[in-house]
This record gives sequence, C-alpha cells and structure tokens, in this order.
Amino acid sequence: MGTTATGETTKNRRRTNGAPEVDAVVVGAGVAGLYMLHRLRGLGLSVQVFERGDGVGGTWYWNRYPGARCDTDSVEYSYEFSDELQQEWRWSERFATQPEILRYLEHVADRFDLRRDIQFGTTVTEAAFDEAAGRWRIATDDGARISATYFIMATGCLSAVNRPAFDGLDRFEGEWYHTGAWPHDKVSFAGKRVGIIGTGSSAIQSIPVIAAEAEHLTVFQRQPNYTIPARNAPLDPAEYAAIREQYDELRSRAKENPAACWWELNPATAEELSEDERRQELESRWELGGLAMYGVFNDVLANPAANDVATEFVRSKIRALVDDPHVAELLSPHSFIGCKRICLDTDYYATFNRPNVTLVDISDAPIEEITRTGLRTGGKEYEFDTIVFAIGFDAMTGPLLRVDIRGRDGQTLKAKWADGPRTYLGIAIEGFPNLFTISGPSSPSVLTNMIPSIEQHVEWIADCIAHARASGRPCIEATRQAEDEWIAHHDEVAAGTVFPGCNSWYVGANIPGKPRRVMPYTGGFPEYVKKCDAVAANGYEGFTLSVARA
Ligand code: N01
Repeated sequence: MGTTATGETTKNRRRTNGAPEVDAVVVGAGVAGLYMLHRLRGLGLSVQVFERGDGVGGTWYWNRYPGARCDTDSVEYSYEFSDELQQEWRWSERFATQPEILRYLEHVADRFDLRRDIQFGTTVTEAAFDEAAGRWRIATDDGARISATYFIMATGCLSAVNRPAFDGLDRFEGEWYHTGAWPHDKVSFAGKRVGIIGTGSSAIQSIPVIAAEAEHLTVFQRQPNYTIPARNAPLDPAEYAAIREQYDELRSRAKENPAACWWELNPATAEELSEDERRQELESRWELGGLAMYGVFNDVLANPAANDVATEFVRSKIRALVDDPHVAELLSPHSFIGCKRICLDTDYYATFNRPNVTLVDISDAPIEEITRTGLRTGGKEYEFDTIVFAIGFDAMTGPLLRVDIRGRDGQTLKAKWADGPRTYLGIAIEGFPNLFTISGPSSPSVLTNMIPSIEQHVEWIADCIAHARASGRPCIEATRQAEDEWIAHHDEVAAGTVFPGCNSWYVGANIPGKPRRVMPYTGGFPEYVKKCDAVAANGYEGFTLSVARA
C-alpha cells in the first residue's frame, strides 16, 4: 500500500502493543474493530488490533470508487454508544459520501484514542487454538507471532473482493480497477472509452458518475437489479437539530424494525390493501427514496404474490424513465425484489438515455476473455482504455476463510464450513473456543443497518467475555447442540422468505463453487436480539465454560 488519504503510510506497520501475549486480538479496524477495541479496553483487557489497510475505516477505507456513498441515512448510520459523539458530529447530507464516513471513523479513532493499539498494514494470516494453554496463537504477514485468550474477527461481511478471474487480464494494456479496492488517487475517465462489468450497488452508484466524465461507457450486465432513487440532499439544519434532540427515541424505535432502520414497516400485507392503497404506498416509498421499499407491505419478503406487486411497480418506473423500450426491458429485473440487496441510485436509469452509454446484455454470453485492447463477449470485441470490475465480494464467509483458522484438534474452519457456514448466533463456532465473529454468517448483519447490528454484537461479546473471566473459567465455547439448533432455526426461517429464490451473494451464488445457502439471518433484528439476550440471561445457554480443556 502507498500513502492513504489521511497521509498514513506503511511505516505504521509496527507492533503497537509490542507484547507477545495479550488478552485479546481483534482483526480489522473498521466500524466493528474500533468499537470492539474501545469496549474491551473498558473491561481492562490488553488488546492488539491488526488492520490490513494503512488506516481505519474497513469497508469505507477500501471502497473509494466514484459515487460511493452509504445507502442508509447518515443520521442513523452512526454509532450510538456515545451520546457526546452523536451530538458533536455533523453529517452534511442525507446519504453520506465515502470520504465523509471515513472522516467520521477517523474522528472516532482519534476521539477515543484507539490508534495506539492498532497495527496498520498488517494481515493476520493464521490463528490456531492451543488447547493446552487455552490461547490463540496468531501469525501475521510480517512474520510476527502473538498469543491471545480471545480472538475476534471484526473483518466485515464485504471485505474479500471477488477477484476478476477472466482469461487474459494480464495482457490488457489499459488500466483496470476493482470498485472494492479503488486507488487513493483520483482516477480520470476524461476522454476515455470505459467498460464496466457488473450492475450491483457499486456499479449503480458509479455508472452515472463515470458516464458524466468518460467519452463512452459500456455497461456489461449479467442480471439487472432493482434500484430506487436515493433522493439524496443536504440535511436541513432544523430537521437535523430535531433529530439530534430525539436520538434516543428514534434509535430505540429502530430496534423494533426488522432491519434496525428508521423506515416504517407497513403493518398490512399486500392483500389487506386495496389496489389504490397499494399504489399509494408504493408511490410514497418511491418518492421518499432510500430503502423504505423493504417495508412497503408486511409480507413483501415472505409472499411471492406481494413481492410481484412491488416488482411490477418498479418495472413500470423503469419503462417511464428509460427512452429505448428494448434497453428498459433489459434493465428490468424479473426476480423477487429484496432477495438481492435493493440498490439506491442517483440518475441510474436516466444515464442509459445518454448518447455515450451502451448497455450490453451478457446474461447468455459470458465474458470470454480480456484482450490486449478490451474484452470479447458473444463473439464480439470491445475496445477500452479502462475497465472497471464492479463484481462484488466473496461475502460473509470470504473474510473469515482467507485466514487459516484452526480450532480444537487442528480442525480448520475451511473444513468445518465445507458445506456452508455453521455458527451459533453468527457469533461463535463449536470447536473454536474463544473465537468470536462480529456480523458472522447466520447473524442479521447485511440485512440490517450495520452499525446498530455491530454495536449489538460488540456489546454482547464484551459482556460474554466479562462473564467468562469473572467465572474463573475464561474458556467459552458453543456446544454442537446449540449450533445445530441455531442453524436449523436459521434455515427454517430462511425457507419462508424470498431469499433462497435468487442468485445473489446472500446465497453465495456469485462465487463459483461456493456452497449455496442463505447466509444472513432472515428472522429480523428484534427476534435475533431477543434470542441473544435470552442466551446471556440464562447464563450463556448453549456455551460451555472451562479453565482450558486440554
Ligand atoms: O457487488 P454485487 P457490489 N461476469 O455482488 C456481476 C454493499 N454495497 O459491489 O448479479 C459478469 O452486488 C454481478 O452479476 P450477477 C451492498 O450490500 C453497499 O455492487 O451476479 N458479471 C453483479 O451485477 C451490495 O449488495 C453500497 O449476475 C459479473 C455485480 O457483478 C454489496 O455491497 C454500495 C461477474 C456484482 O454486484 C455488493 O455490491 C456498494 C462475472 N464473472 C455496495 N461476477 C451502499 O451502501 C459478478 N458479476 C450504497
């Protein structure tokens, strides 16, 4: 890595703690790792954080592509653990840009003096549980070793990029970029012929921005996505002041929402509404912008008939926004809405009315190869100066499995998860004592506002560690039975939703060979929190505590 936007360089790659042994190692200094460090320090633990990037921010450190901004309102996409923090910070727009969110996380790191325990520019490569000692032995790519009682993966759900595996990429003579690992210096598209592969959230945000600058932009689409106008705008000072006064109330109300968001979930099913009422509800959520469409009908994610009402509505909007009926049809998804992440955009559909933008449907003709001067698909060659890969991530399991993690009896996490991830609550894994995953598979994570979900995990994990230490049996491990029961419940709930019915990254369909299963917990945030709270209240039911089970 070179110099970051914040001027930090790889000189930061030094052992901040210096100790060969600490109470806890945390991997990642994004939203989750920063708060985990703060919370564990509060318990009096010695903590070492390792961060691959040269600065804090996690997802907001890496995803610097043009147009990158959050799809959750900035006033709710922020920590709530410190009232002083939420009162002193000022968001400027409804949906904050990547640079603004990164500045916020840098402010958090400074305000809580977190950097002194973070070693930047360092990748954790291996972690093995030493059963005799009851400690994790952890190796990093600088050749160093450290041991810790607790090992916490705060590596995020979307941090392992789906690397372009197209034949011929090494021959390409132009420039190419991945949206999820964008350079820190500005990339110029002026006067360039640009090709972009992918039409997920990252592409949908960047396409209008690139099209405004490039000589020509060609978009290669495998499957279209549903996208809703973001309706971004500067925050109104009076409205913002009112929000700051009611933060507590708004945030606790969000905890009743399945996605931990402030949008209202319609209590009525589609069937309970008249056609006019359904139309009004859809129109008002389209006008409101943001992700409120997820709550348009109580059963939109559970009942295919209700889902069809919403999908036909969005398709009618696409037909109205795109001039060429053939292009409008290509841009119109026919899958369930919400079973892939709904995207938010600014002028996405209108961009396809520009004379310098071409849509190429590759649903039946995969990209055959990258050539010296561009790419070939459907037997046709396209020439580009720049190719942008907006092809997403090896989601949820990718960030965990790229570290060689070994639990009891040397069992690797990779072997344990050969048929798909298995966890207890998305937080703990049987056979891997004292390992915690923040937003792990089978937690609501990516189906919710990530920040309250992360805070809930961090606080739960910190309480769990405090409990284990206070009991004099600091080694805590999920039982096989608890894990089996959680996974059975997780699968049963998922089967009653639209999520299994789409080729999405939620089910691993975007990564060839990845076992197919719904990865996030689909039962909603309130139900999930109730379950976590009950587990804790019942003395960490489903866990065993020991001194160190040699
Ligand atoms: O990735 P994606 P993303 N050949 O996986 C296509 C969050 N996020 O980076 O749909 C050709 O959604 C792939 O096609 P298909 C958000 O949760 C949030 O855009 O698999 N095409 C798809 O079109 C989001 O869901 C924000 O058929 C290939 C695209 O690439 C998640 O991150 C902003 C291909 C990948 O879309 C991921 O979004 C950005 C191939 N070989 C991201 N492989 C906000 O907060 C893949 N594709 C606003």
